[in-house]
Amino acid sequence: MKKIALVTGATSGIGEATALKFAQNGYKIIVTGRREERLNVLKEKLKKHKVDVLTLCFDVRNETEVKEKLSTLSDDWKNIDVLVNNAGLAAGLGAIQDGDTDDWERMIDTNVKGLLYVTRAVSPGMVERKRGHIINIGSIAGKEVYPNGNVYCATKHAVDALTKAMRIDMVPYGIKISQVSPGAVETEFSLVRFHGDKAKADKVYEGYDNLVADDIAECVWFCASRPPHVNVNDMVVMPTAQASATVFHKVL
Ligand code: NDP
Ligand code: 8X3
Repeated sequence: MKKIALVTGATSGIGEATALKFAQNGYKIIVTGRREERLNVLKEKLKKHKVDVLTLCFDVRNETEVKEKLSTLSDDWKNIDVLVNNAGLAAGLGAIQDGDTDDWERMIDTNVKGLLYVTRAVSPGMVERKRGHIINIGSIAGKEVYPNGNVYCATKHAVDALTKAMRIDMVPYGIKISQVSPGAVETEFSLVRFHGDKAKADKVYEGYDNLVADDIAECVWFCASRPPHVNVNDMVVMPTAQASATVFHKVL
């Protein structure tokens, strides 16, 4: 029987590349996100790999919606083998004293509460089956804090803590818990962070070779494809030209 992977935030960037990677490796795929049109386009792209694809359009911040969508999966789809908790964002980059509380809410609700809601809906089935793997997308921002990164960094530190906590809670049931923690990856991430300001977003990736979404998808797939007795706890993956959250070697 084909294995099933659920990837949140698959309408763009790392999530989309990860869904493609699992499809290329023969998994049945559940892809989620808020942009339905993009999910439909992605479905056609994934189906070229001769795998079944299910699209679920929901906002991870909406607990009721998350529960509804994930508790009504048919028998064909409910036994999820791999959950990739990828949906997330940064909103704004500014000092705490100038912070926009709407941006804060968005980040906390998406990156922390959203990840928890999805995990709460999917993990009981894994525990019951005594089989499964949850891969959280953390960040270098979950390992370090940097100027003006405050709340985004806090949410990714929370993902780091939750990854460790999940591993402890689910180890008796043979569930694997991994985290992939990237440095700078060129996706829509900076466009979202800077509220659609493309010039500002493009600047983040100037003067060095940033990571691309597929680099991280490769890491997620590496975690997922280890033999049953091997769990990758955490992979911190950076561009060669990035030494820490703030130190880059740029040639401008
Ligand atoms: P993108 O902006 O390209 O993708 C983000 C994805 O998350 C989209 O598919 C978006 O889908 C989804 N998403 C955002 N908010 C919600 C929501 N409320 N409900 C459902 N889905 C949501 O960025 P990345 O691919 O770069 O980001 C993916 C993950 O990687 C994030 O967790 C990010 O924090 C992390 N990361 C990114 C790094 C980078 O440099 N790019 C580095 C380290 C970590 P939609 O809008 O359709 O809902
Ligand atoms: C994204 C990487 O350094 O912009 O998580 O926070 S960073």
